[in-house]
Amino acid sequence: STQHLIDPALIAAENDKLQPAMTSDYAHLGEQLARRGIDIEAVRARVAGFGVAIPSWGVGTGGTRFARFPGQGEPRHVFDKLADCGVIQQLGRATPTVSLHIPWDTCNDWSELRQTATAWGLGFDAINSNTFSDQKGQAHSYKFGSLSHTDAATRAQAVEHNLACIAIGEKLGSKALTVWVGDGSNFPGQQHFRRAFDRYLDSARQIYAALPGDWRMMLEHKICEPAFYSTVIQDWGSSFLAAQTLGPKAQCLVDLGHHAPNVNIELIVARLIAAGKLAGFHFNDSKYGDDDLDAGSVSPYRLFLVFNELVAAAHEGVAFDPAYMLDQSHNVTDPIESLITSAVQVQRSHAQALLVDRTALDAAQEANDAMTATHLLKAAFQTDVTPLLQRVRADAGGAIDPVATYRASGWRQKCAAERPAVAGGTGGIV
Ligand code: LRH
Ligand code: MN
Ligand code: MN
Repeated sequence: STQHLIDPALIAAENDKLQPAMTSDYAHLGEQLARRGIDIEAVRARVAGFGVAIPSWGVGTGGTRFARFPGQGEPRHVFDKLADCGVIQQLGRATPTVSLHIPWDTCNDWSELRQTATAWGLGFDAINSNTFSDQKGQAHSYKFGSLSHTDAATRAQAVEHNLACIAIGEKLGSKALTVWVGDGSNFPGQQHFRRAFDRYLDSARQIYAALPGDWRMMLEHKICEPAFYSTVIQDWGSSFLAAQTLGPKAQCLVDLGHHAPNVNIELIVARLIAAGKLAGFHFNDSKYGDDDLDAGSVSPYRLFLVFNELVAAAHEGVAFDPAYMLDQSHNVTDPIESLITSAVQVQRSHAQALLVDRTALDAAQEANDAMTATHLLKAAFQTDVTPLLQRVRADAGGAIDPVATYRASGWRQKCAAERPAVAGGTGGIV
């Protein structure tokens, strides 16, 4: 049975205040959609079935390499992080799973963690390995790389860590390992590009060989940072080549912040779907680089266009099953509020993409009617689906206005009293 982190009576009381407006707005939206030949109930069912995973590292205040300014009641350990995720899910109902990062998340008893998660209505999505920073007591340094390091013992250590992550994930019910390496170079000439890639493949093969039968290996590319001249898995091309070489269980994960500015990410998504290699997403938004801003906060249309590709492929019967995860760093907001809001943004983009008139769009594309085609997308994107999202939350026992209800709950103040304040300091967090 589910344990409540936030008093359901408080949620009900907050919802009572908003219910009449929501009911009337929902009915009006239903009428509007009906005029466009869309059954709001069918859309609602699809939206209700959608979830995006919370990154465990997202519930603490992030930081830059310049500084970190922790907030009140920062989570002390993985159980605190899980509780914050439970609050996000109880109020927002769009985030049923958590994605862990090892060894940022440590635990003496993973089965206890799993039981606690279940009690709070949570499961586990992909598990993330970390060979981009050195851990206390580790024999070999990743300063010059991990899976692609020139030194065989360092590569072996990095492989070992990934195998340990799989073992943890198995205890938690995860079905995927996400591998992102910071390996690369900072100077022209520093690294032999082809040999580094071959070494990466050699290590990745050993990890791939250890995957349980129903697991996927998600390869995450990133254009730069921390290596600022070249990186080993720098773009979807390198990622695709690696995934192709490894086998069917290896796929490419798209973190929205990991591309050059202005790159057409929705086109990359379409290519990966076509190749059967789309692993899933790390959602966030950015203006300059891997800014890790809240999903949809800067470019909501871009997020919509990504979902437009996903919904189109599903509509056309393409078989694919992407993992949806957030990957953000919160520096100036309460991370719980940011994650609730971001999950709603992702859910909103999905809902809007479901409103695209696919038959009309197909016809416009066939007729090379660019104006009609782009109007069809805009008509969907410019529809305010807020009452629909509110209904989905309320029906599932969540809050009609999750951020307001979160503030009314005093959860952060309660955490501040129980979790000792931590000092800020210099940066260093990815
Ligand atoms: C790298 C990255 C990757 C890491 C996370 C903390 O920039 O996106 O997914 O695991 O940040
Ligand atoms: Mn990421
Ligand atoms: Mn990133």
